[in-house]
Amino acid sequence: MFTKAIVRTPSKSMVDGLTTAKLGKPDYKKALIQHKNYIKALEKCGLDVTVLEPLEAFPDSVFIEDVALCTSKCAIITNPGAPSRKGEIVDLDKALRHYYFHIEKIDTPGTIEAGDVMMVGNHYYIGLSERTNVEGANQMVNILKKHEMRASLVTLEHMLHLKTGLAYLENNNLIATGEFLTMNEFENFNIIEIPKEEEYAANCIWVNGKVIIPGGFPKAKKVIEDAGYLTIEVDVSEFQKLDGGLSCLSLRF
Ligand code: CIR
Repeated sequence: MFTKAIVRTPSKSMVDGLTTAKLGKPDYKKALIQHKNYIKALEKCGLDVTVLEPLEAFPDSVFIEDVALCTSKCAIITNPGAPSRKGEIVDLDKALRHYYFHIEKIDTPGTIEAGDVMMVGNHYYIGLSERTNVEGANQMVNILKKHEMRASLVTLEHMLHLKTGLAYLENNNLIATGEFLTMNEFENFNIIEIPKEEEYAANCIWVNGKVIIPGGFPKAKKVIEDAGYLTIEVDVSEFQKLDGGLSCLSLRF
């Protein structure tokens, strides 16, 4: 069970965030409303949500999941692979101190964005992507080991982050799409396949038994509900325009 979440209010500068989506620029006012609804959905799942101030100097800072991994034993502040995102870690230490005694860090030349890290119980899958390199992943493996957790590496081919196409829903149920459907690493999970045309919805989050999913993906909603989950839909269209999904908008622990 999770009890807490940390989110960061979108900055006005988010309209200049990194993107490959070709869906146009996000509407800032709409994004603020969607962000508030996202917070409400987390609260509905029982989480106490801390809202951090926007960081105008960092357009992608709303995607706070990428800059820390919050485990049950320690928090690990990452070192984003995207140069424009490196400074996002700036005041995170202070926010995390409130909740964690052990705060670890990934150092250059290691890079890692925690959108590439998926927790399955005591085990963490770490995706090697354009943002996460072997050095960063190995540093994270060693930190996790030190705190009696395990990890393994997965090489990505196309997706931005590991959790762009995967979401663990507990009870051995794994949402998957695209390149992850056929990977040996995941063959022992019960795979819940998200059809290609709705692959954006593969980035959803299990929170205390419920699954928060992006609004507007009926096929994905059906397969998740057919697997026995109650879903909560949140429209995150303005974040989709920046390649960001539901998971990227919060740290949950
Ligand atoms: C980026 O390219 O870094 C942001 N525009 C989107 C980050 C999305 N984060 C994630 O998938 N974990």
